[in-house]
Amino acid sequence: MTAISLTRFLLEAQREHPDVMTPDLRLLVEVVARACKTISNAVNKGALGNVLGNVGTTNVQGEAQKKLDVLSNEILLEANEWGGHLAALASEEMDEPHPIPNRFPKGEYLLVFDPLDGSSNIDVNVSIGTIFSVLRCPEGVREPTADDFLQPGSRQVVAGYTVYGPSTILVLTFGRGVACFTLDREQGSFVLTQRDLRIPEDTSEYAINASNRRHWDPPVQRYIAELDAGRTGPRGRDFNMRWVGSMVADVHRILTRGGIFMYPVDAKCRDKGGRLRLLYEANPMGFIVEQAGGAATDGRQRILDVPPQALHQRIGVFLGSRNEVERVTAYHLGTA
Ligand code: P6P
Repeated sequence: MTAISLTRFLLEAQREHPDVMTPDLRLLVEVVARACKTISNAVNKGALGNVLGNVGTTNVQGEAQKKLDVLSNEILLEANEWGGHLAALASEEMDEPHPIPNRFPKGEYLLVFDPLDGSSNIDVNVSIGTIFSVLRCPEGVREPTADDFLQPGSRQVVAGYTVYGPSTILVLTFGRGVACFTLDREQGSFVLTQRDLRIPEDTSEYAINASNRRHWDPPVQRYIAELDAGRTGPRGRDFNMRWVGSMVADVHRILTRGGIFMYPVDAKCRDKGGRLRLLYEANPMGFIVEQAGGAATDGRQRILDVPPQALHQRIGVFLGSRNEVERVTAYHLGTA
């Protein structure tokens, strides 16, 4: 079978869906993918590349910045500044949006990303990844501010992630299903390895940080207790649990074989609004999961419908196999 490169996939998408996949959007995705290849190379060097450990600074989240966090952010900024496809960029690692320098042309899109998600896993060689989301810049806005990024996830035109694991995999949606590409290191290009990923509607595998059990609200306590009761309880079957501590790795497993991923707002993180960020974690992953036939809620409402109030806003996340997400959401709404 002829290998289909990312470039060919995007050109074909532009021909078939010109209303969505414009030439500038195609260029944007190619540039982000190329930047992710550079990040992958840096990640894969590990200790040999002098990229492990902390920088000694903290980001807007108050989290210690790893050298690779800062490097990944710089790689994405430098790759996307000159192409003329973006009006501005925003990142987990930067308090405010990064404007396109005046020496470069501006485009119609906004890019928001988590340059290296799961970075607490870097130093222990566990899979990490890059998450990105593309929005349209509001009509007539030449100098976007943070407010211009505050669009519900349903307005995303592209969402994707790259997982730096045993292989480097890029997963992408532009609203016409989900495609998966594997980095061919010999060719130096992403090759299409799966079209139209589908998440099974049912699952027997769940992902949650169980050390937070005592902090969970009653609906989550009930839902997890039923899973843990297995065949002896109301679910009548045993469940398995996985928790990588890297959202990209957990979500990729769920896209591949089903499951439900949960990071609820609980007594421990309620003061911050949750653990995970809406614009560059929950929204892109929610778009991808829905496009693969799954569901994504904050426990009560569809994540993609939530109107953002702040660039680094946090939110509760329940996403994956549709029937399980709907069940735990119904527990929160008191309808089951
Ligand atoms: P905890 C990584 O820092 C992250 O943002 C997600 O990738 C991951 O799912 C979560 O936090 C892990 O959180 O509390 O288990 O360390």
